[in-house]
Amino acid sequence: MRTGCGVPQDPVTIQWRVRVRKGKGYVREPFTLAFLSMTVIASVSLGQAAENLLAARNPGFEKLTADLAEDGVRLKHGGIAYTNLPGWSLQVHSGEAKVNGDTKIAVEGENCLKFEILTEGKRTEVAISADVHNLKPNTIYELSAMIRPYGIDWVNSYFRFYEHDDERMVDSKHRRLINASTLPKFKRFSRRFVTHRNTTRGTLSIYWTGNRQRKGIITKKCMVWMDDIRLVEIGPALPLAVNLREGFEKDLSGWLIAEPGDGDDNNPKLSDEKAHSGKRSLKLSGTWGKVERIFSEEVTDSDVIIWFYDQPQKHSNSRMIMVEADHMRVGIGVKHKSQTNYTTYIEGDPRLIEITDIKRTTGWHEFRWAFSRGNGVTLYIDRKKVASSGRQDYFRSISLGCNGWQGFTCYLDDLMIVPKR
Ligand SMILES: [Ca+2]
Ligand SMILES: [Ca+2]
Repeated sequence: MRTGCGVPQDPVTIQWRVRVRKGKGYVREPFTLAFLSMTVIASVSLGQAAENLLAARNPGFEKLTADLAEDGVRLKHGGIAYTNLPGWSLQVHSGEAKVNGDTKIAVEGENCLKFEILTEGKRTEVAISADVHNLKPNTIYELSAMIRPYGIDWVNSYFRFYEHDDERMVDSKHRRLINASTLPKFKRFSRRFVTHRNTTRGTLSIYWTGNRQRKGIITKKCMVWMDDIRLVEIGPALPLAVNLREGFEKDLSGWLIAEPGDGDDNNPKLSDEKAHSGKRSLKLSGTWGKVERIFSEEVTDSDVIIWFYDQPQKHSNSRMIMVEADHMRVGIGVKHKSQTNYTTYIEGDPRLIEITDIKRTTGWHEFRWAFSRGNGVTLYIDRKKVASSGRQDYFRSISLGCNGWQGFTCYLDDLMIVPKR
């Protein structure tokens, strides 16, 4: 309880009708919330100017079915529990987990959800998902939640967008919410997503993995507490990318933090330690950290250019710059396979990862992707052709710093998208 003073107060009851998932459709059912303190209501309403698109489905988990509120429900591999938690689905892959309400550590209101892996000695994935209707195409949405992890690997988020004819699905990139195993208290984490050009609805997921282990009489538990999940509309996606020039001088507006760093000191940020032009550049450090820019249209007949400040080290590490379209991407950078030379990456079947004959050296290097409609893309490092592909002749997003958990400190500057003359 968060009422604080310990003086009993009269409960305040709020009732409204919510949309509840029944089979494939939704029905409206009365829904009651009892608060013990008006202070709690005030704290819930503050700072929520933008409409939470999940508001009708009990995103603060205040009112739970009796089984969830008490002992909790057990989920086995592939288990889905719509009826326990209307509007949400819960899933477990390769193991067993328990989900129940927890009123002892609630952060918003009185209740939250607690997920705990029960299987021992095996990595298990646990997910909470929701279908969202009435999404707008080419629009930025922000997903956020109060989360407290305990003994886990990480927490990710992800969207599957359905295009208007329902014949196609477009998966978003998986966006990491938390790189920490354990946090001492709840914290709000958020990531942004950009819908695709015909998106009308989608399924959002927050998922995490952990490996519960027993050593002698000690069990290392794997748990996540979650509360107050929000999805809000931010605004239209960025317009066509042609003639973009990003010197990383002012701020990271227009960029999505696709993955935080390992610890706040290593979050992707602007830095004045190195600059290719101006005074600053984008610094990526630690083993994680990735930023991304998504455009509202597909871009072709253009060159993408970026300057990469490298500091080669002997141990295995990775930092790739990927230029991406639906299910395709072409990258240049450093991959752990070779620490002495730069590597190119072309997605497809088969996926081509090739070590170039360009040696890594400390200092600035120019990476260039030349896209030509109908012909594909040619990759250059320091003006020397290193690879080409006929598979991908356009792009819609750019990812900086892809790392495979093996990132190292590098700087990026002067991203340019130059249309062909
Ligand atoms: Ca709550
Ligand atoms: Ca700069």
